[in-house]
Amino acid sequence: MRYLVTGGAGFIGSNTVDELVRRGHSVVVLDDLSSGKEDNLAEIRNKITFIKGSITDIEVVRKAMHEAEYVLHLGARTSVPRSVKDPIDTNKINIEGTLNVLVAAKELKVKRVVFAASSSAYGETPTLPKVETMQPQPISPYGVTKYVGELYGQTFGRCYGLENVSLRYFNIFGPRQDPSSPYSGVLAKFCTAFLEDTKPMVFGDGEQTRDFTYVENAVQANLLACEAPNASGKVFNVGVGERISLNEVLRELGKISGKRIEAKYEPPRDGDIRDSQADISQARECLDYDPQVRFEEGLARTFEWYRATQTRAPAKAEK
Ligand code: UD2
Repeated sequence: MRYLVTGGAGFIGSNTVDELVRRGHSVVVLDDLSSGKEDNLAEIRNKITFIKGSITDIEVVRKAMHEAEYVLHLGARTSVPRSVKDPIDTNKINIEGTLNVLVAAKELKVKRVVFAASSSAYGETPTLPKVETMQPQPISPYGVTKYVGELYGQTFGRCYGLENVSLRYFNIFGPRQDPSSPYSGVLAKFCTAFLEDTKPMVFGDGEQTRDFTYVENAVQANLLACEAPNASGKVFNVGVGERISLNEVLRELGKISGKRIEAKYEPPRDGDIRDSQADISQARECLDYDPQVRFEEGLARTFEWYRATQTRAPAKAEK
């Protein structure tokens, strides 16, 4: 089978590409390297086709999608705070970019597009865990763009018969998550802080919770979503089904690293959701999704990966 993975040089993308290659598929990666890195593909570089380009350029998207049967659309501008700071940029990449991917997929008659959606679409739901039947009420521009991506996919299903599945990722973490940007995911930041003996920065009181999900689970969901029958047009939560507070994460890292490191508490971030936890029964039932790696094990593996690679680039200011 031939797959196009947009954002395939990024964190979740490159982990997905590794698995596709391991299973003997033919893979094209489209990535503009704005946050992804060619290094993430180093081990399989000669087994894939890599195209450097942006999903905002439909000609490039068409070229990359040539003869693809499945499209895993993971290319995006991530980060809630970045979207609060620059909603136009996030909109351009996440909404216009997704529209380009869908238009090209319709023209080229791909079998299915799997879209990397986000738990941020839910906003502050009054009850937990979050179920797909709840009305999304995003509270950040990022959440809006991810929700619109789902709606566009479903609409292309209705208007043009394009098969589509949206996976609402719940705070994915693991090897290759870049810790060096001010907008990096919290676990990447915390792991490297513990390794470098610097104080991890906590926005708020640290009692906010997330359904932190090890990347291998997300990769499993991505692959299942391509071929699962009766999944097209649907949205699925991809999490573990648990919620862990940032303070618990810090205690766990203390145990894993054997270090006592005090965190620095800062005011909460705009656009932040307080609690997040997935109900994954729909994904279990319809996709056969069965997360194999629990939080503690995933965190231990991730910490070990950062320790072994010590890849941290100097923090750089991003727009
Ligand atoms: C959102 C989505 C997630 C994914 C991600 C992509 C939710 C619940 N989750 O993640 O599914 O789409 O966006 O970017 O909307 N924090 C600190 N210190 C730090 C960094 C973060 O305390 O150095 C806090 C932050 O304020 C937040 C929590 O940690 O309360 C998680 O932040 P994050 O940026 O890792 O992920 P989040 O939840 O915005």
